[in-house]
Amino acid sequence: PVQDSRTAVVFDKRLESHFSQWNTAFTEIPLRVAEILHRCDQLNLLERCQRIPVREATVEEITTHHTKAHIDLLESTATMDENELKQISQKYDYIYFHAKSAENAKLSLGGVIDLVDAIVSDKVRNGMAIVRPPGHHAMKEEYCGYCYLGNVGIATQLMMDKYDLKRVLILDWDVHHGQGTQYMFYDDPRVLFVSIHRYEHGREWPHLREGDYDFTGEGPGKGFNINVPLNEIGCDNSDYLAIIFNLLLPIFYQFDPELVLVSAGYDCAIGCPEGEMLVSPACFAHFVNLLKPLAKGKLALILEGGYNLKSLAESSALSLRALLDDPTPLILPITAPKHSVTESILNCIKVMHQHWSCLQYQDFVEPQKVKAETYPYQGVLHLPPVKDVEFYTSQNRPEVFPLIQDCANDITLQAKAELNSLIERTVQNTSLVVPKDRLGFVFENGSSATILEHLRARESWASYPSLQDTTQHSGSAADCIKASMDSIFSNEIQCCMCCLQSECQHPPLNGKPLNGNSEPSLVNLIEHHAIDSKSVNRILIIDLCPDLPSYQDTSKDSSSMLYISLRVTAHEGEEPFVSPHAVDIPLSQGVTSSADFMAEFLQIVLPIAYEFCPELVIFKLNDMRILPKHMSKACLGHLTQLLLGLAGGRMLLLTREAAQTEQSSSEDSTPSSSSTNANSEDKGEGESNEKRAAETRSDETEGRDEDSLALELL
Ligand code: Q9C
Ligand code: ZN
Repeated sequence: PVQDSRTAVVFDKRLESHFSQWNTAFTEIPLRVAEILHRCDQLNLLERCQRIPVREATVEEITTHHTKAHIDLLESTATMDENELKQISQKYDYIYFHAKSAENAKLSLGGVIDLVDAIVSDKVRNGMAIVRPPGHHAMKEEYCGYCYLGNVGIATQLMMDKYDLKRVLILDWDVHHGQGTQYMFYDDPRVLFVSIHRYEHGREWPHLREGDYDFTGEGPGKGFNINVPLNEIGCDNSDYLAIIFNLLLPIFYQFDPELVLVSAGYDCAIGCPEGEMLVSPACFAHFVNLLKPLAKGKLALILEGGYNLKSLAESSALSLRALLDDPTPLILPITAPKHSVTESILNCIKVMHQHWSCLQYQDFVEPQKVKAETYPYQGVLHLPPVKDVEFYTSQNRPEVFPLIQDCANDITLQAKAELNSLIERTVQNTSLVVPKDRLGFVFENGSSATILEHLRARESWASYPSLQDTTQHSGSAADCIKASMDSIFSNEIQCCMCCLQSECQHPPLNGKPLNGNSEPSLVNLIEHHAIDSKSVNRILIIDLCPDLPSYQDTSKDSSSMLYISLRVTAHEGEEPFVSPHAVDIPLSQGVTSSADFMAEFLQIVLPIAYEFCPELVIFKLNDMRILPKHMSKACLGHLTQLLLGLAGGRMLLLTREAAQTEQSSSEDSTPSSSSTNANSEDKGEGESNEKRAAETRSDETEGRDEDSLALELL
């Protein structure tokens, strides 16, 4: 077992004792956590985690949310006979009492509190509480929906009290509205509470008017309560990711939490009869991956619902695996979300845009005004939906690199009777290949390697044992790129940083030589070395470039390459160029902060990338000196993190060793998050400041410690 793992888990045999003795419709059963643990164990995940013991929560802790009467009544059930238990259960909505209920509820809460405390106090980086009973329906003085004590809410309150936290994000992806948590922080601007839930215009349990999108918080908490109602069943990966990309992530980045707690119910996962949704197990790993860059990695997943044992266990295990930084399994290309989901997103933007400037780029009253047609990949620019939802079947599904084939989307074409075999397939396909090493380094022509020096100086260096004796390839830029691709596609390494000296600059794909006349261009290299000779189907190139790249479609089959240029110094009034295999995003005009930049990235680049579904991402950073003053380097670390969710984490990072200036840190987004914690010692105040600055649209980024920022997320 790993001694000092940075990922913690909480579980306990004692949490498998309470159950419903008379009503088998109450599916919150001990087997739930047992199956999760079994699956995590099969995948050898538990031994890679640090285990935090479970203890009973104290009365003082519980009374931060509940009344004394609430505790007393709960405790009195421990000595009741079956008849009394039955009677008292009937007074509540979807609640059963068992002699062990009180104990289980207190243990569950105690475990959650200690996990979150360990994360906030930096004893571990992140973690998962595999506990029951759940908590998000529990109210001040009312048990509800299998919940007795408000685990996540109470942990949040305690951490704010103890550590003076100012911004906590609670994302409740359990398929039911987390009304208990919502009530607790409804007027508190320190807690951004977000619930995505099956709503069906109030027809779904718990049938509360306050689960709708227009319940946005009150008093100082206005704008800090976000409900995303799902008004249809059958919402899938594309629907959830559309919500996350277009609405939630921009707000999360602007909010800039110090701690992220997830009410992680897996009843929105495929096969759960409570949710009747279609989120695939692998998609939860993506959710986790998208949240990891926030709050310097301080992220806790706390189990709530989830009642299909198979998909519950798989989804939880893949979530834990994402916390452990294993490569994120591929999911099928996303499509446009359902109309009703688009509607919910737009409604949320309508009520939220006055509170969150990151949403002010968007139209919401007259969706047809939105300028989606500028971009070739329109299917995922959801405002409004520009094409009908398409589902992939085993017949028309695009080939994916054989890391994992996720098949949740198929379900929409299948009869319910086939659900189980589909879940079975999804689970079997999760046998993800994990490359030997996470990160490799390649330098052009024995370059001075100041980047390596820089990295060695960091505390996080110790967490890359394999790097410490990395052979530094030398040779031309082309040799370096080839060597990188070879190691990635042979699964020796997951990602590679390629430090070039030469002008690996724009125009990158114009067929011109990389470096001198004898060298092939980047596009030719990719074409010959990956697409032709390794049968790679789709490569995404993201180019952070200064000027309009003179992109020419030299590739024979360029549908296997998608080129996205983020032009950070575009000139006033410059139009994007349009090409079928390129997306050009001129950034200058409206972009005045990292948060602005992130919003564009989240709402345009990520959806397109997830629709393209690459097998390799090439992130071309060019020369960091071109970065506008307002854009922090930590922001680049975030981009890298987010892009790592694609292509099973296969990334080739092309940087250029800075020539003479102080800003030598072009390596800032070294693609590993295995030590996100390392930044806690950094004085990198910029990461958090940049979003606060964004709120006031202030430019001041003076006095930032560029170097510490640069590596903040490593
Ligand atoms: N579909 C949790 O998931 N059942 N509680 C409603 C109508 C509600 C769910 C039945 C069950 C409570 C934590
Ligand atoms: Zn639920």
